[in-house]
Amino acid sequence: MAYGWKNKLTAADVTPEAAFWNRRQIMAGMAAAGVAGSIAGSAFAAQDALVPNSFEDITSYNNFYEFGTGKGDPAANAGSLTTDPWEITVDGLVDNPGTYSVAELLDGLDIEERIYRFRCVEAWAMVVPWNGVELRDILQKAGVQSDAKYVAFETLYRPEEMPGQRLPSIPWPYVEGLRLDEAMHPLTLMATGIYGKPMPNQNGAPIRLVVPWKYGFKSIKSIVKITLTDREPPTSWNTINAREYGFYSNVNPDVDHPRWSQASHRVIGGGLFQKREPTLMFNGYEEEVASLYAGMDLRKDF
Ligand SMILES: Nc1nc2c(c(=O)[nH]1)N[C@H]1C(S)=C(S)[C@@H](COP(=O)(O)O)O[C@H]1N2
Ligand SMILES: [Mo]
Repeated sequence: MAYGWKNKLTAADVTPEAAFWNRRQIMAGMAAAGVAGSIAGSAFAAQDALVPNSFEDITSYNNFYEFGTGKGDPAANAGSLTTDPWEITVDGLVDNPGTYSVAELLDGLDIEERIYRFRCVEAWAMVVPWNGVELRDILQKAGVQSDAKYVAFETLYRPEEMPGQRLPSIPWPYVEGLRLDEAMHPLTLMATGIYGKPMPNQNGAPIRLVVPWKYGFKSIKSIVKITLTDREPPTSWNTINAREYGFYSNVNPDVDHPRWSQASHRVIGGGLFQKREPTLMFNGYEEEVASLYAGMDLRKDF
């Protein structure tokens, strides 16, 4: 290839925080958490090679329009957000609808560590060591009814604490959605922390979605509502510009954004000389998720 591709991160990328996440500790953590099973096993095998970005990178370069559209705005403005108490309404096609505290929602579930690639549609990427639970465990507690086909998510609307919501930059509140099988996939996380610390406000405290094979905007932050439905729910960026942002928004190096290539991305971190990397199909999770889209035209259903 024409210019300095790096397929694997090397020791040069290791940060002090990353040293904490060396393979032995990850394996020890997996053993302690009793992680087993073929899908979880393969997901963890794939992330052995990943070296996370620094806590500083992950918490200072953000997209969270509720706090402003600049990459530094969330870190500067999100300190004002009250994240405790926090309630999440679970409704729609579930057996146990209701409004729950985060603690109630997580009760009985083990918080796991998951190191995932994170790829923004704007063609930059990081690697983030999330803590969280599988969304499917929360949905199973809610009791998904047989006619449910999609899951809709909504972010907090609180303009007193979210200065970006006083501006019409995008329609509020931020909403997102997944097909039910995507939501039930074991890679799909409800994240409650980063690097073993509670979720920083700028990253979507107290709880946010992480769908590592999709563009970052699908990973909706600071969730207050989860609705099971039989219809494809509206999603913020698709509503704003359906030609540029599809409902699926799976990471795909072969399907360009109308205004830029998605074949490669900028790697956040590493100082002045930012590297580029080739973007991987489904952001490197093809083995785990390609079967969800068997028979679909990924150019049409982008
Ligand atoms: N509520 C809400 N969720 C959001 C966004 C947002 O503006 N508001 N931005 C999205 C986009 S475009 C990206 S790339 C990721 C960024 O997550 P990070 O700041 O933790 O890296 O959050 C996504 N979730
Ligand atoms: Mo993004």
